[in-house]
Amino acid sequence: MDWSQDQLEQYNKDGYLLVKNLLSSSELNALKSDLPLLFDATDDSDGAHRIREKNGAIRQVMLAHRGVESYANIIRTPKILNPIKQILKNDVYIYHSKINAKESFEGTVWLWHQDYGYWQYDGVKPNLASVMIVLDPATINNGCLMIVKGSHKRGVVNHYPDEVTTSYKQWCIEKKLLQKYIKEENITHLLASPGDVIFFDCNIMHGSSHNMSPINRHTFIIVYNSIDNKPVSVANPRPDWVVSRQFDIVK
Ligand SMILES: O=C(O)CCC(=O)C(=O)O
Repeated sequence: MDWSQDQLEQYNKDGYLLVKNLLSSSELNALKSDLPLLFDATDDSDGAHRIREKNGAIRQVMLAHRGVESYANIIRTPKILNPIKQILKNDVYIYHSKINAKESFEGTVWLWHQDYGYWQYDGVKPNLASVMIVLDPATINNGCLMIVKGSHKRGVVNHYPDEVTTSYKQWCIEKKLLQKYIKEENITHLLASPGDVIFFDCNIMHGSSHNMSPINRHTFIIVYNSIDNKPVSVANPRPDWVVSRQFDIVK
């Protein structure tokens, strides 16, 4: 279940690692079959937090792992947890989790950013890592994840809050820095199949396009934080659904 030294070195060099077919078909089917339950709920009384696109379609469901068994199980599978502990070199807790829905024809863009562009304001150090579980084929047309290999090595660059492009306030890489850091030849599209899993660093530059295709691009992203990196107090702390105050070590 542990990563080899080669896999760890690759992750550290590129800032991400795509592992093919990591989930079994029963794990994948369980996650997929619970999606309608999560998407169709009309309120957040199940403990999840829902964010909608401007047109009303579901954009994100935060914290599914707290209330839905298939999601609670997958965050602790050793196939994911062991490498995360190797990467972060410590025990971990869940900073947040999110199903990014990106529905056919309706799911909208994630502008270029580093996750730490947001999290730097939450009182944590850049010792977090994300895991994207691919639930549907991720293609050029439906807006697969795009990354700039090795860009995590720069550390965090300046971000600004964009509140107009989508329904969600996104911290994005400053426009004047985009030309400098996002070169056409350095953009990698992470084409992936259901059951593939992408591990990525909190400082990797990434984004994804609008879903222009007739197929959904559902993914489940788990953000793990080192247990010794709990948020210190900040002005205007964000809510628990995005900066969790539950610090249980994942076992
Ligand atoms: O779903 C995607 O394509 C990217 C999501 C993302 O960057 C985020 O949730 O911060």
